[in-house]
Order: sequence, then structure tokens, then C-alpha cells
Amino acid sequence: MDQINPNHPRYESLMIREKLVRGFKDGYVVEQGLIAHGRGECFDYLIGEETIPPALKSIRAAAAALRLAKHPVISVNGNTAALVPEGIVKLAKLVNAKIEVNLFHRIRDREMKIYNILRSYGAEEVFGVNDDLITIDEIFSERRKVSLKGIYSADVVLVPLEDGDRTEALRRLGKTVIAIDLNPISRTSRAASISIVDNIVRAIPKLIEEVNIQKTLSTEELRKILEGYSNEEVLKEVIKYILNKLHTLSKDLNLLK
Ligand code: PTJ
Repeated sequence: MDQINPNHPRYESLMIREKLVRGFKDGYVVEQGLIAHGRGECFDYLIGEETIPPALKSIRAAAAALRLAKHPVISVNGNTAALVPEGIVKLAKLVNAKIEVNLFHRIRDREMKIYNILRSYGAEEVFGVNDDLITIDEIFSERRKVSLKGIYSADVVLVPLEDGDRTEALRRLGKTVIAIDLNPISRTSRAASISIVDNIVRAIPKLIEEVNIQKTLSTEELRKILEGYSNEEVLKEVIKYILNKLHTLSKDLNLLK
């Protein structure tokens, strides 16, 4: 890894890039994953590279949904494996979720590498690689192959950095879909039941924290959190947040006369 000076003003952002580049060189992050990250970075700039209030609402709802779920599953792709492998394993253990490797660009070698990374962080079982797969007809990418015991049987699926196609299909199958996507206007964000518009590197630790906070809540209280949640409203709040930020910035720069 290139040496990055911790005093560099963009140190954290550069370190995230390094993790992806290393994942790419190690053969489990795809080129498209690097491009997708660039798009994510742009939206991260617009929200100020911090977890904003509407994202916290979604994190609260996501934690409740995961706690209430009977068969929660966390779907892992190349970028997720590069950025937050430890957090994924920790979260899965906390909410008793299965972990499934599910790739847009499905290559056996990548699947195995991601499987091994998750295992190295303590995942006892990782689905989608060596177990029975089933095809969901409505999905038009390699993501259509899902594990019979994993995503296929899930009631709640967490899908970080996803494409809209599968989110829509999983919703049609009656599943609760939690997305983590920095783009509030992506098809994924709009189709998901709960969209966390935040960088995955902040969202996963915050989700873990929230699950721990909610440990003392009853089923009834968890249900109430979900009932009071509207994804549409949250996405509108994100967009308003970005607009306000741009407005303030334009005033600061004296762009609006
Ligand atoms: O590993 P694979 O083969 O499954 O492929 C993974 C990628 C990411 C290439 C694949 O899922 C893909 O093409 O995704 P998209 O359609 O480009 O969507 C990725 C979304 O994630 C975009 O809306 C980005 O804004 C968003 N995103 C990128 N980086 C982050 C992010 N969201 C949260 N945190 C990030 N760090």
C-alpha cells in the first residue's frame, strides 16, 4: 500500500481508496467497483462526509428490522468485503444473520476470495459459495443466483452498494430490503424498504451501535419504530439536506446575487 501521511487533510478518504485498490489488486474488487466508489464519493461530498440526521433515522429502522427478522441475511459484494469485512461479521453475529456472498460480476475466484476474507474475520458460515443456489427469474444479472438457505429464504435482506434490479425483485418477493447507498436518487434507494444514505464505512459501525442500544427494547417498541418510518420521507429529507448545503455554499461563495 502506498504510504499516506496521516496529516493529509483527506487521509480517511484516501485510506478508503487504498483498501479498494488493494482489493482490486488482490482480485476480488472489480474495476466497476472502483468506478462505483467514485460515484459514491461524489454523493459523500454532498452530504458533508458525515452521517446526517435522515440516515440516522434509517439506521434506527434498519436495526429494528434486523432485530425483528426471523431470517435476516447480509449480502456481501467485492466493495463491501474490501471496506467493512470485520463489521459485517460482527453485525451478523449480533442480529443472528446469515452472510451471503452475492456478486454482480460473478466469478468463482472472487467468490472464494471473499468467502475466505469473511471466514478470516470469524464468520462461521458463509452462504452463496459452496451451498445450493436457486435462480430468481426476475433478476437480470448474475445476482439472480441466490442461496436457498440464505437470501432465498430471508425475510429481511441487507444489501450494501446494490443495483436497483435486485432490490426491486426482492421487494416483489415480499422481502424487507435494507439498502446502504450514498446515492439518494438511485433505483436501489427508491426501491428499498429502508435506505441508509451514508458511506458504508460509517453506516455499519453505527448500525452495530444502534442494535446494541435497541437490545433493551421490546418487540412492541421495535415494531413502533418500523411503523413510524417512511423511506420516501427520509429520501426527501436527504435531498433537502443536500439542497440546503448547496444553497449555503453558494451564498458563502457569493454565487447567488
Ligand atoms: O462486487 P460486485 O461484482 O457485486 O460488484 C459491485 C458493484 C459495486 C460494482 C456493483 O454492485 C455495481 O455496479 O453497483 P452500482 O450499480 O454502481 O451501485 C453502487 C452504488 O453504491 C452507487 O449508487 C454508489 O453511489 C454507491 N456507493 C459507492 N460507494 C459507496 C456507496 N454507498 C455507500 N458507501 C460507499 N462506500
